[in-house]
Amino acid sequence: MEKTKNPLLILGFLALLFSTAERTFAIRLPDRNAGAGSHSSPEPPLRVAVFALGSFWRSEAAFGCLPGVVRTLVGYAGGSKTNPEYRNLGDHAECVQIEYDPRVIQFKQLLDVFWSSHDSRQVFGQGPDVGNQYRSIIFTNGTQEARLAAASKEREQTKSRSSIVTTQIQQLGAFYPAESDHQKFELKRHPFLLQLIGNMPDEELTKSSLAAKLNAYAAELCPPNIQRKIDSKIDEILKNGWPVLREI
Ligand code: MHO
Repeated sequence: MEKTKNPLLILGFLALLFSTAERTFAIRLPDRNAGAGSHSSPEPPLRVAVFALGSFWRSEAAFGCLPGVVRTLVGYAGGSKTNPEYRNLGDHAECVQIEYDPRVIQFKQLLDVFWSSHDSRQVFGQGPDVGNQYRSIIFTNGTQEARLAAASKEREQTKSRSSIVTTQIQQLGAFYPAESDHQKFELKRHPFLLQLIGNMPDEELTKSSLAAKLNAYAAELCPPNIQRKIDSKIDEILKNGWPVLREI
């Protein structure tokens, strides 16, 4: 009897030790599988959408916090130059690529966010940013998306006839990821938030779901309820004294 008790005791002790240690040291685990992929169900078939709507710093933040958006990446598309760079992007536009779970958010809803996140009637620029690289484009993949995009543009134009909606609708061709300095740019302006998620290396930050959300949070572009949820999560972490945020 004595012998059968001991292993259980040891196991219990180890479990307790592990859970305490985990809380104490708050080891940060990479969150590559975070978001939709972290459940035990099979990986969902993620979809990709690409939009151009002005400076890609802001575009990335406009989509990063939406439920169902798994990852974001900024880059260049819409032109013909091969291997564009930020200082030499040729005829491309600054874009955001959005990886999303269609069970949670659909292309149609992404279109709504696209329209409400910029001024599609501004000619040759967006806000203070002037130039062709800031033009407004919906990239489509297949006829269904092309139809949805055309219908949404028509609706947008119907709202007012005093000016023309400049948005182009294009079949998605090559998408060139931008230099890593430009990825999660809004988040990178906030060292405190970077520290909070464990100062990930750049490559990890670029792919991180958590970083995509916090990038939007940093730009104050999360939906208000999510913005508040993150606020209180951060408060809680600060109160507990160990500044590592793993998930939202
Ligand atoms: N207005 C921005 C444009 C940046 S962008 C990624 C700036 O501060 O230069 O094109």
